Amino acid sequence: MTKEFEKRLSQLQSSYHQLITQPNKKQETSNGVFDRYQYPVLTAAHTPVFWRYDLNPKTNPHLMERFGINAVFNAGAIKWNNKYLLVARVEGLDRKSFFAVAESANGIDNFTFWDYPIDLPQTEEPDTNVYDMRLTKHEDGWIYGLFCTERRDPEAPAHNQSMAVAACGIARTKDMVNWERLPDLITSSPQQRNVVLHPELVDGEYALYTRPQDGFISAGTGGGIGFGLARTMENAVIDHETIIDNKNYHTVYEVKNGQGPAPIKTGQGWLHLAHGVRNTAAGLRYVLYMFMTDLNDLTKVLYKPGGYFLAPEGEERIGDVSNVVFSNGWIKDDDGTVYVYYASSDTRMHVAVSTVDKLLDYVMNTPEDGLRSSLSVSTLYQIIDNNKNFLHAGDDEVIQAS
Ligand code: M1P
Repeated sequence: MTKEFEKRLSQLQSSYHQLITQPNKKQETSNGVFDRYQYPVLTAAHTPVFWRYDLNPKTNPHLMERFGINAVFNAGAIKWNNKYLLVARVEGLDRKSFFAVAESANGIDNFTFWDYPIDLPQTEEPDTNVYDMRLTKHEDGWIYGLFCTERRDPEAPAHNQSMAVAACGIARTKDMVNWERLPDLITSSPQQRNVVLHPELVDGEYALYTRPQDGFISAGTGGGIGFGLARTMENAVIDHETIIDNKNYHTVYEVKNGQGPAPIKTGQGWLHLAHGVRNTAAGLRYVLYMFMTDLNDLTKVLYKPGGYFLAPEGEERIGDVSNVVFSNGWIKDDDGTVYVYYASSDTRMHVAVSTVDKLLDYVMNTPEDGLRSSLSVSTLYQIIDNNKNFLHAGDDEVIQAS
């Protein structure tokens, strides 16, 4: 081993160690709904040095990176054996992504990858790419991971190497290490992404949130959040999908939307986190929004605050696919704390922390989207009028001046 090799190795190891032991800090200001944290919880640099480098000085005398990681994002989440686990989408420089588990003792920092990524069994039709796993601890005793499996479109002409078919892949585990692969979900939609398993059976059947779509990127005639039932997960087939939350003109979900993680059960209803997509001159913009469904009728939306819950801010706005936040994982702790794990710009993972009580207040008391500017103004008039009774002496001038 040369001195140069030794020096580089120790630099690599110490910067990795510093990164994964760095304490995270709550940002000083908050909107009262959730607290953002200063540092991302997972990045490409959080992947172990022994994944990226051949550490044998004989076969890698220059200590070159042999297996570069491009991004770590869109992680499923679960509390497991008292640890906060993220099942991240890890993307290599070759653009293939795979799943790997990172764990933390407190949910906000020190996330460390397990030594090996998940060895996902294949179906008869191998996946070209897999991503965005949603984890569901189901009442049947299994932990299911539903994810997107992508393959080249068999109908694609030779000159087109980007036409793809997205489907919902299904795997399950009892220990987060050994995974059983089940056949892909069958629905009547030509493509599916953002499929999520509900944690409870409905009339003895498995309930799934879907996102029917005609094209790979464009949702076409699909694009809303669907709901359907399957008799079994061993050969899951949904015969009928109902759209429970549609895309809507001039909203933050006008192009398409998709369910985030499995919903959280509360006394008042199921809390949902989802992403909404709108178009802009600079490309698609992805934000997160919330809604609540009925405890007895999962297709009935009870509350839906107007606009977004969380949108990309500051450095979050920049990455491989800029102006995107995406979430497919959150964890509700026994004390009611909710850790919302979200990715920014298809590049890195962050955490925002709230509580069930705050999220319920947000979902039930935030005004709905009136869908017209003048109704937004009416809502604001009401807020200002109500606030008049609560203003301090100095603030009155502000109100009267208007
Ligand atoms: O690039 C933004 C997101 O695009 C897709 O989301 P959707 O299916 O809603 O369009 C997914 O590829 C997702 O992974 C990605 O973050």
